[in-house]
Amino acid sequence: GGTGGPATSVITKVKPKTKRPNLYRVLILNDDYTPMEFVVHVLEKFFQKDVEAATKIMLHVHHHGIGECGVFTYEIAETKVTQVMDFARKHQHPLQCVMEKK
Ligand code: NFA
Repeated sequence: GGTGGPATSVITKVKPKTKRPNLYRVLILNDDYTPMEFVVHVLEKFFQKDVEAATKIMLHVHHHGIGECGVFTYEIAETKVTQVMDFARKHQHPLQCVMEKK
């Protein structure tokens, strides 16, 4: 390789380029006012949980203060948080939803 001058050689390494995306947990937080059934509905509607899985997560949050709804890439996690926060506000519930890097 190179322009003019003595002949040189360039060794090109072929790297397998499969980088994993950063992942984010979406979490919901407990509060004293949001109805349990509303939280179960949120988990079914936005996180594709069946009633049994949704109820387990809701009760975990109720007893421990916080719990995981799912793990997503940045853009999907951000969308879930916005959807849940908008839905809770629309129904005048104080439910909080956040994301954190795994
Ligand atoms: N703690 C709420 C209640 O007793 C239920 C709840 C669960 C709220 C999980 C937010 C998250 N009504």
